[in-house]
Parts: sequence; structure tokens; C-alpha cells
Amino acid sequence: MVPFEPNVSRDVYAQRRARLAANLGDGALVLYGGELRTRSNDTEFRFRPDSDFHYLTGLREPGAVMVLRAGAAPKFVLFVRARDRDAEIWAGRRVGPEGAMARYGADAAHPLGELAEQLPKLLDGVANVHVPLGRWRALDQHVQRAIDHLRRRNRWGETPPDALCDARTTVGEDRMTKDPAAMASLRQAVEISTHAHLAAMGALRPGMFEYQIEALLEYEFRRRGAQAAAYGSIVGGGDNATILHYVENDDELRDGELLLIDAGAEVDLFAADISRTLPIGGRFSPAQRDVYDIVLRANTAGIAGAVVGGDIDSIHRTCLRVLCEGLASLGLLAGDIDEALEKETYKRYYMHRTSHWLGADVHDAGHYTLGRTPRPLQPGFVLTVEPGLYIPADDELAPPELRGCGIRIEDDVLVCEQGPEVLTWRVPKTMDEIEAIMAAAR
Ligand SMILES: [Mn+2]
Repeated sequence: MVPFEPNVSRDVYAQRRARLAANLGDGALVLYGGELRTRSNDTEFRFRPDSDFHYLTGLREPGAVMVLRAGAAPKFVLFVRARDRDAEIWAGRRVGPEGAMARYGADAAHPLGELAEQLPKLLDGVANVHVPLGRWRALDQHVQRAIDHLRRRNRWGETPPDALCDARTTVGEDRMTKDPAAMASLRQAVEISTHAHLAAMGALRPGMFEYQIEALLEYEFRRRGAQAAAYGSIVGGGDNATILHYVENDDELRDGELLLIDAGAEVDLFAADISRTLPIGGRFSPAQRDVYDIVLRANTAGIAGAVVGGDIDSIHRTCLRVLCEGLASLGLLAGDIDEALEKETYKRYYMHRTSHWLGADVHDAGHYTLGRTPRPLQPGFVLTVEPGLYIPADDELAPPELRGCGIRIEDDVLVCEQGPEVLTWRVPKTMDEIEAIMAAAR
């Protein structure tokens, strides 16, 4: 038996397909589940399905293709690897076409080898074909060949589609508003990540190595049932924290410096994304407190903007103002605040955006702007709020006690009618709370 999603009822996927089909008009959606990727020579990374494909099927097998049609039956068709006893003994179980129907609810299922033959039949007479344009060369080619076939056969009554649509928009828009099952997975990912961050706070000591904290975080993820880290865990001490996507995690953690942890678990293919910054020796220095306080105030102000009708751009500008005022108070920003905001001189210390969508991908699907204007937040949207300040060790403007210091505080927020719900509220972020937890663990 190939294990089904352990925590998600298959009805969830059927409901999502029904919702999608209702928005397809006279169309068809074609998605690819992705394939195994080589790590080196003949070893591969663990398979992780395409988020859109998995969102609508729950199936985690390399090579699979789904076709969803709004019109005539069969509406939901899966193409999967044929059963093969020898191959399965070596490389793992396969669901097979029968299993795709019995356990994944497909109305029809075929071995992958029949895709080229079946696809034109499934797309015949369909007005719009939704496919993730340019994402998978092989899938694009299959769809193109099917359309060519229908074009040639038009004199015999077959009808090619009029338009290709980008399935990433079609499915991404549905993923924007989290349904109850998505929220359940997200909440579980957050809960597991919370335990992991708390464990890191308890274990952190000067003289440890960054990879030991990374290992602890990922041990907590896996032992609590997450399938993986949702992204490469960032565990950067001192100056390493000023590198935004630092993932080497191989340095020693030194007393007196800060440790920036940006790590989140993936549960049923939904991601948590949490950053906290900790004093390696257990106490923030006065200079570190000054910077941390600015970032925390930006984080809180940003979260307050995660309301229905608000938008990610306004949240960013709110955080920028708090950060700029703080930088000015530290003597790191000359001139007045409005000028700094306009000339973007703050970018020396804050170079990234404040928020992104969160969901099945850590940087989730869905458009950020609609018609060139920032998209208004709606109930059910989930976003991060993650302001930071990064002062490199070689920054000559900064006083020595501030150099080599990177601070980011990142929370995951659900937009609700009543206001923002901070999903990550259980991960301590005030300096006093963090110091108390670290002291209690010593
Ligand atoms: Mn993030």
C-alpha cells in the first residue's frame, strides 16, 4: 500500500477539484506531479510533488499527470506509472492505474505510456486548456502535440482548444484563500515548528555549531511528524545572520553574538515559516536590545496591518517607517525619514520585502498585484510579516558594538474578519521571554 495523506481526508481533494472545475468554464486543467531529481551520480533527492498537483490529488508519486475537465465525463483522469513488481522491489511501491481510481478517486486512470494517445481525446472540444506554461517542458510538449493532433483531425470533426491559460494562476488563485483542510495542515506545521524553535532556544550554548541547532530543529520537525523542513533552514550566528539566505550553517556560535534562525516544518505539504533571533550567551547586550526593539516594533506594527482590505505594500511601508525611525535613532540613517524612504537609503540595512504569501509553497502561489495595484487582503489569506535589520561586520557607518548583527522576526498571519490571527504566537519573541526561556534551560 502506498500511504495516503495521513491527516487529510480524500474528500478534501475532491472538494478542491469540484471548486476548480466550477471555475474552468468550458475548460480542462492539465498538471504534472513532477519527477525525481538527481542529487549526484545515481542518487536522488527525496521526491516532493508539485504543489498544485498535490493540492488537487493528494498523490505523491513521481511522473503522474492529471487532467481535470469541467464538461463531459470522465472529469478527473490520472496517468500514473504502471505497476511493475521488479521495479517496485528496487525503487518503491506504485499506486498503479487501479489504485489511482480506487484510492485517489480518479474517474479513469491509465499507465503513463498512454498519455500521448489519450490526451487528444481528453482535450477534444475543450475551449481552454489550463497548463502550467513553461514549467515542465515534457508536459508542454504533450499538450502541444495533442493540440496539433486535434488541429490535423479537424476535418474529421475533432476540435482543438482556442486558448492556453496559465494553470499557475488558475490553481494559485484557489490556493490564496485557505480552506479548512489547508488551515489544519498549516496550523500543524506551525505547531511543530513552534516546538522546534523552543527546543533550539533551550539547547543554544556558546561553542555549539550552527549545524547542531539545524539538526535539532529538523529532528523536532521529523520526530513530530512533519515530512520535511519546508525550506533550507537558516541558522546564522553573528555576521552570518546578515546574509539573507545563509544556509551553510557550519560556523561556531560565539558568546556575545546573536543567532538568527529562519526555519519551518512542512506538514502534508503546507509550510510554516518562522524567524527568531536569540542571544547566544543567553542575554542581549544593550546595543543588541536597541536594534532588536526596533525590529520587534516593526513586526508588531506590520502585523496590525494584516486586516481585510489592507495590503502587503502598506504593511511593508508601515514596517519601513518604524525601521527608518529606529535607524535614525541609532545614527545609522542621515536626513529626515521621508527622504530616507524616498531615496531608499535604508536598503543598506533592510534590503528585502516584508511579506509573502504562505501555503503549500513557502513563497506561496497567487498574484501580489491585481491590475498594477496591491491586492487587498481577504479573509483566509495567509502571509508572513518579517522585518529585519542587518548590519554587516565590515559596515563602517555603524558603531563597533552594532556590527556583525542580523535580526529578523517573522510571524505567520491569517487574515480574519475580526483582524489578524498570529498563527505563530506561541513562539516567544520579546527579549524578556526569550531570555527567561534560555535561563530556565540552563
Ligand atoms: Mn519568510
